[in-house]
Amino acid sequence: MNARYRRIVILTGAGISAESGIDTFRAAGGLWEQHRIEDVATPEGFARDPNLVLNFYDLRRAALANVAPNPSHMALALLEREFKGDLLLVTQNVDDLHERGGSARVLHMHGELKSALCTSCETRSPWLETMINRPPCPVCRAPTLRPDVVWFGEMPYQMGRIYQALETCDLFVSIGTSGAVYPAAGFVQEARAAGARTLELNLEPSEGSRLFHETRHGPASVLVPEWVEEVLQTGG
Ligand code: BV8
Repeated sequence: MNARYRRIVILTGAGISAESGIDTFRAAGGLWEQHRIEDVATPEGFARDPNLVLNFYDLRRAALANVAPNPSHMALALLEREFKGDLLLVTQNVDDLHERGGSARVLHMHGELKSALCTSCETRSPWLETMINRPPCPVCRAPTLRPDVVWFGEMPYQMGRIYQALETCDLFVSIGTSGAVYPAAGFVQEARAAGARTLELNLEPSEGSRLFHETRHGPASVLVPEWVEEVLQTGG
């Protein structure tokens, strides 16, 4: 069977983890409602009050134990196993639900809760504990670990690899993101410029909905398994 798509890039945001019980950023009562972005997700906020920031991320890291992947995470893992073409899964999320849902190759462009970045030796280490008591860096032993998370004003990870994939993909799918934060919110335009088809799967229209060839609205746990089934049955 001649598959319709050969190179798919998927971008996920907080909406794919919402049904697993992780707050999104902008929904009422979401993460940012309890904190100002400037205070907990910028280098300046970290410099101003490191304990507030370390505690904010310690709580989110610990909360991972109380959530589980949902059918949308499992569906993307099935796609990774069964799709015969190239697939790049880019997530803005810092949780580990894609991995726990079975995805083996996940590009965390905004870093991960379960990783620590040492501001002395700049190495990144797997990290499951808290940081509030300034534990020693596993590599250089200095007490200078910070969350390995990309804050506002910082360069996201692996942008070269992402843009290279967007320039050559024939399908770009955005799942569960508001399209409020750049550079991720601009990926749909990069994909369109490369001639790719673009699809948005989201609970409601995002800020960038009009930029997509097709948008489907509803919960990710319904839309994503349906879409994966479609791609695997008809090649897209
Ligand atoms: C950058 C990690 C280049 C932290 C995050 C000044 C200097 C530098 C840059 C800027 C600047 N001023 C502005 C910028 C650009 C800035 C930006 O975009 N600001 C915005 C506010 C305008 N971007 C940056 O700074 C980025 N870096 O530009 O680097 C550079 C570098 C230096 C100098 C110059 C340029 C870095 C941005 C990364 C910030 N870190 N996360 C942490 O997690 O704590 S951002 C954070 O919010 C998330 O990671 C995510 O990326 C982002 C958006 O959140 P979403 O995932 O979309 O979640 P949201 O709640 O918004 O939406 C959820 C969606 O799901 C909704 O649409 C909802 O309808 C839907 N949904 C809900 N339930 C469901 C559902 N869908 C389906 N099913 C459901 N059940």
